[in-house]
Amino acid sequence: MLKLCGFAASNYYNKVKLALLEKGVTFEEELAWLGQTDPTCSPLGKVPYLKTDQGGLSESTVILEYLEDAFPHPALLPADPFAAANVRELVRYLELHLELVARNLYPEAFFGGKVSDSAKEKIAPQLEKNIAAFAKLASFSPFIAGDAFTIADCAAIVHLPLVSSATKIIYGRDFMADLPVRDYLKRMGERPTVQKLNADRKANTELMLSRAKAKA
Ligand SMILES: N[C@@H](CCC(=O)N[C@@H](CS)C(=O)NCC(=O)O)C(=O)O
Repeated sequence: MLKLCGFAASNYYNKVKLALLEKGVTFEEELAWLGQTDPTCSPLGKVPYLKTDQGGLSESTVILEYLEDAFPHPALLPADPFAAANVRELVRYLELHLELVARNLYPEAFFGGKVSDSAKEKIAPQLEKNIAAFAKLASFSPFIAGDAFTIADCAAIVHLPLVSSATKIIYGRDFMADLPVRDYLKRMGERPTVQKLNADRKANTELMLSRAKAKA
């Protein structure tokens, strides 16, 4: 039995969970907050990680590739090699160029911390440039890579809301406002898998915040 480990407030955790739900794979969830992770499965202490009968796996995109090989149907990558590469390219842009850059804003945007003005000034043009580049690759019609639901949607559905809200909170303007992100997310939110993902995320986020309050 596969065990997805981590916590449902995490975007990377939810990226893997969505792929499992979309594929209809039977899995269990094991709650592991940061600091409580299993170092044999996730040497860097990051979530998510997957426990399999053969051992642990970390890094969400690696886990998605494993799931694709182990459970090919329904496919979340196109059969055509170039189309599949386009999907992987979108995942890379979403994470390396959007989420990881926007992540520098999260301490202030979501966790009551402070990001220095100089960091904010540096991050804004990087994000503008990277979002414009991402816009050239993304289709949004109806899915992020075109006419089929893929692993790029698993990434986009969990990361795009964070990029939007972090920029809105920190800069007073949603840097993704010119892209059809809201309509896309609304459309994706009609999927039962995404509805479950979001309900679990909300419940776990409340738990996470109450734990943080109890500690303070
Ligand atoms: N590249 C990793 C990123 C995972 C990640 O950053 N997860 C966050 C939670 S959303 C985390 O574990 N942060 C703690 C840390 O980086 O030490 C992946 O794709 O799995």
